[in-house]
Order: sequence, then structure tokens, then C-alpha cells
Amino acid sequence: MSFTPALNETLARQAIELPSWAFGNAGTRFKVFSTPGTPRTIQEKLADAAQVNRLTGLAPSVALHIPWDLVDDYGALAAYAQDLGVRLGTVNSNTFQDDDYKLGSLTHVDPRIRRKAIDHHFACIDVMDATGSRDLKIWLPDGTNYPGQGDIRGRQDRLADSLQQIYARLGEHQRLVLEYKIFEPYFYTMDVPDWGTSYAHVTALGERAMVCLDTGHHAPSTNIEFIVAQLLRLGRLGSFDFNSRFYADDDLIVGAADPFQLFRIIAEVVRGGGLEAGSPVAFMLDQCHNIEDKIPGQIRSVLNVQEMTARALLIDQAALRAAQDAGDVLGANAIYMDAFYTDVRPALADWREDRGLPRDPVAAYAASGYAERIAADRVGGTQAGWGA
Ligand code: PSV
Ligand code: MN
Ligand code: MN
Repeated sequence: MSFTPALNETLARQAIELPSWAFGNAGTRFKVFSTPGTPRTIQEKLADAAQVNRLTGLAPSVALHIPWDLVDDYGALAAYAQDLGVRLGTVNSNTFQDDDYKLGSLTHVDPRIRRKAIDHHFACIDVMDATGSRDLKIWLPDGTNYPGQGDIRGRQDRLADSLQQIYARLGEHQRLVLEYKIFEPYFYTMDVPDWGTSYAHVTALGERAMVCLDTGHHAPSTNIEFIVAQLLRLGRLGSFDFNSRFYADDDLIVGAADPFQLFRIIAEVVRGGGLEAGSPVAFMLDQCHNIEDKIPGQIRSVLNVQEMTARALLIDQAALRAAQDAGDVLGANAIYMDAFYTDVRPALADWREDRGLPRDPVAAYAASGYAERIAADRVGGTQAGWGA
């Protein structure tokens, strides 16, 4: 099979942002295994991310996490990234590793701590100004563990006020994306537990506030593609954090646990116009590779997204609509499944070859000698981020 020109064009536009933290050592609460050649600095993380883009053509930008990726001069860091062929993307704030935030950050009852958390977001916006980044991503770790521990409604009111102050500080081309998560680090309530809460807050803020959907942040059996369809319909799907899960927030390679779910999600993105030129939807990975090598792990992830995108674009939309409208239950399902079961890997290898990319990026990475080089060069020092 070969792709139509329209399908080729959509694939050529596809861009999946990589998280800087995917290149560092991360783990579970049981053990953090280290990998030879682990980056010690954000510059080394960018160099690794650039390898993923060089071999796949799919990952032109890298998300930062502040303060994990702290440097003195972000303009210089942006120039450094550009020299490597990538750019700096979304800036992620962090209010989950400071003792002050034990009982909350943007929702805290103590005005001093809430001020500190808001100021941290102002500092993130300063970083965005220097890097030219568009998106500030807020994942709020705030929540409570016991019924009665906090005033659920009061926390929402304080959150709304904090978000308003942050939103007011954004430049006119910048956006705020608010990520939700059902549980963890707190287990009774989270202050932004679901898409509805995120949607309520972002619509109160204004047009440049959007929802971030992390595929690992839902209850088991949640129909995530329904949420995708609804947020696109409402014009508030700002970004994805892609990963996959078997049980909780596992942060595994996207499409590894359930490729069909990834297909269903991207099918709704296609249906809602999320892959069209000028779409507001940003695609990112949010993954931690705790036993597998990081660079091939990221390569696998972006290829999985590309593969399911190509399959979703193969859905015969006209035939599907006709079958749906005719009430042809099994016919409509068969059209949908035909696209899912189409093996697009040979056509994607041709697509890469046509663009001067390796047919098999994973094999090309293994043959490149890069892993051996960084293992020999990066000796000593400690990594920034999770392990720090
Ligand atoms: C929280 O689980 C999360 O998904 C947020 O996106 C964070 O930014 C990311 O993990 C890394 O800590
Ligand atoms: Mn996330
Ligand atoms: Mn997560």
C-alpha cells in the first residue's frame, strides 16, 4: 500500500515534543536503575533529544521542567538547542518537591506559600519569554488525603484566584495548559482531578487557557477518546501528554500497553480537526524509562504515535459516515477496524526513505555508535531532575 498525498502532507506536519526528563534516570519508589551515558545537564539532554529528531524527523522540540532544567541564560540555551536542530518547547512548572508545598501550593491556605507558588509560575513565564516558548503547563500536585482535611470548595476558590494571577502575566502569544490527574500524590481529593475541573478553570481564565490530557491520568476503563472528542468540540484541547499504563500513572511507552486505545484517541483527534494545519493541539510525550534505554525508548514512542496516526488517517470517513447514518452497526465498526488492522509499517519506512531518514530509526540508532560514545564521555557528575 502507499499513502495518498493528503495523508503524506499530514504526516509531514506531525510534531511530537519530547520531555527533557525522559532522558534522565527515573524509577519507581523501589529503585532507580541508572543507564551508562545518562545526561548530567540539560545541554546533554537536548543533545540526546536531537538524536531522536535526527533519526525520525518527528520530534523538533523539547519540553523543559523548572527547576530541574535550571540554567542562567535561557536565551543561550535556546540558541544551543537550535544549533542541535531542535527548539525549546513547553515549560513545565514544579510545585511537588518543596517542603513548603506539603499541604498545597496554588491552593494553600497560607498566603505566603500561595504567593511563593504563584511567583514560581511567574519565573517560568520569564523562562518562556527568553526561550520563545508558547505554553506554560501546570500540573498541580495539590490535594488531600483524608475526608475533612481541607475545605474542597475553598481550595477551588484559591486555585481560581492563583490561576488568574498567572494567566494575567502571560504574553499575548503564550498559553496556559492545565493538566488534570485523578490521584497521586494525594489519594482522597486532587484539586484538578478530571477534565471537567480543568475545563471549568480554563474557561474562566480566557481563550488562551486550555486543557492538557495526560493519557495516564484516568481511572481504569475511562473512555479517553470520548474526552478527546468533547474537548475538541469545545475548543479547549490544548495538549496531550502521551504515555501508557497498565495500572496507574505508569508512564510507559505510548502505545505499548494498548495500541488500539492510541488509535481510538488519534481517530478522534483526526475527526475533530486536531491534525489540521494551525490546530491548537500540541502533542507531547510524558514518559519515564526506568528499565529500557532512554533514546531508543523515545524513538519507539514517536514511531508508535506516527504509526497510529497513519492508521487513523486511513479510516474511510465518507464510508464510515454513510454506515453510521444508515444505522449499519457492524458495517461502521468494520470500516473503523479495517483501518486499525492495516499494517502501515512498510509504507512508513518508504515515507522516511523519501525524506532522507533511515527506514528503521531504532536500528540506525543502534548502528550509530552514539550510545557507546555518551557512555564513554559522560562519566562523573550527577543528573538533574527526578534523581537529584
Ligand atoms: C504528573 O504525574 C505528570 O504527568 C506531570 O505532567 C508532570 O509534569 C510530569 O508528570 C513529570 O513530573
Ligand atoms: Mn503529564
Ligand atoms: Mn503523570
